Amino acid sequence: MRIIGAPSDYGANRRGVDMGPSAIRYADLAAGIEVTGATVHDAGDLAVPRAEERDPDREQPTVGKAKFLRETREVSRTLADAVADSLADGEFPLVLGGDHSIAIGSLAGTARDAEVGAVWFDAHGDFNTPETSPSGNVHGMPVAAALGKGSFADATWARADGLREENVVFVGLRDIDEHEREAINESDVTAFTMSDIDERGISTVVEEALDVASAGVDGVHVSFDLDWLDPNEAPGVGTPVRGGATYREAHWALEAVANRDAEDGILRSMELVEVNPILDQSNRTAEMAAELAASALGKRIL
Ligand code: 6HN
Ligand code: MN
Ligand code: MN
Ligand code: MN
Repeated sequence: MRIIGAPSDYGANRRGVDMGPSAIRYADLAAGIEVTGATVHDAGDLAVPRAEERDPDREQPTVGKAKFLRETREVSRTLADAVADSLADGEFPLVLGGDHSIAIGSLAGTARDAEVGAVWFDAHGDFNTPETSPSGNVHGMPVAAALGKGSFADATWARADGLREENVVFVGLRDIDEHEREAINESDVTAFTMSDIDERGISTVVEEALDVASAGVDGVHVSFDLDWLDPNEAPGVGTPVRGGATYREAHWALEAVANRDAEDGILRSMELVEVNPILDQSNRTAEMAAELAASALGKRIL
């Protein structure tokens, strides 16, 4: 498998999330994954332009009011190529963010020559468009971008045409904007909220999510936003929301991903996003990210 760092913070409103890849590596990511017998190849970080080096007056591609779209487009193209190259070389791509806008690149890369589904572990729907976004932050838009919603329809760099809308599944939503909710309801994606997990249990919800995401596709991308977890477990995120998944629920979920992959080889690519070391306590959110990646790739606690 191949680790690809994408230290971009252009999609979020605050600095710090660009240090995510270093923090997750420091939390023994590679050693944790090697326990599964996998060979880990760390490809380092992609070159991401620093905000301070950029001329803010330079022309931005105009897609509604999305911020830093020129930089996001550049990072997305670079990351899409890196993910596609990794797959072409036969190495599973594990992408480390960065804020969740990097998923635009991950999805474009993994869906370049394949039909794919996605399981989206997140407090948020990430389904805003430049037209509906209350913040203009692109990390609230990657699913809509990949599916070509709103003005992303014309953004060929953002659209992942191999991503099948009916195979996109959200798990654990608990903070959705008004217009985002309408758009999710009108779309063909499947959305499980935290209330669904309360009512039906993590095991039923995750198994159903994997069924939906993997039906009739070549593979599944797992996008893991650390703010899916409760902020008591993972405080180092930019947009924490109370009432998230517990440590045990998260482990169960990602072990279920590994078990399913062992059965039918569905897992195609994965990313860990939104770790912000500046807001963290003693790197525990990055440690959680590293542990959960190892679980998804087959490490068992017992
Ligand atoms: N994330 N829905 C809010 C917005 O600004 O669009 C928050 C998005 C958070 C995105 O955590 O990846
Ligand atoms: Mn997200
Ligand atoms: Mn989120
Ligand atoms: Mn596999």
